[in-house]
Amino acid sequence: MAKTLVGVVMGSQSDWDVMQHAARQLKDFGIAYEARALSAHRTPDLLIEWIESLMRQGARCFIAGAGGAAHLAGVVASKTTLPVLGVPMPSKHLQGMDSLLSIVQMPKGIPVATFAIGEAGAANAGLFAVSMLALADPKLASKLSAFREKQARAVVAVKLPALS
Ligand code: RP5
Repeated sequence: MAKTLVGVVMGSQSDWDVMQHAARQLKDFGIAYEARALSAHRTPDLLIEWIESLMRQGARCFIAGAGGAAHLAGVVASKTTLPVLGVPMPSKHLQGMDSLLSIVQMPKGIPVATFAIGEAGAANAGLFAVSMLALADPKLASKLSAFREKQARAVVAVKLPALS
């Protein structure tokens, strides 16, 4: 089995609907990843054990999705110097603005790269991880270019409906 290159972590099983879009991109590009639900406040010791075990295995980055007082990505970043990509979950009362501000406002010194709220952010975090890995993997870089070209062709092929 290929060694895990990306750790995908989310604060709750309820985040999977969104976070599966990060995992989907990694899977489609053939990147070995491990996805876990682990919480910064409910299971802090387990979270740290998992981060350390992925680092020992040679992981290259982490994607962390959380909602509300979303400190998960910051806690992951506090335990590793690998890049941490944070994905704000849409939340019940504040529509993910709470998650976004919690993740994006990391104090100076421990960075977290913050993506858009929800599915687009999760998918883009997956694609960003692919871009980082592609820096040292020319085959992956050409797959990523092919993906971009396919997207561009889809836009060019759009036929807008004629007005009656
Ligand atoms: C956060 O609280 C999780 O990341 C999730 O987005 C949110 C709600 O969690 P549940 O109450 O659904 O487990 O820790």
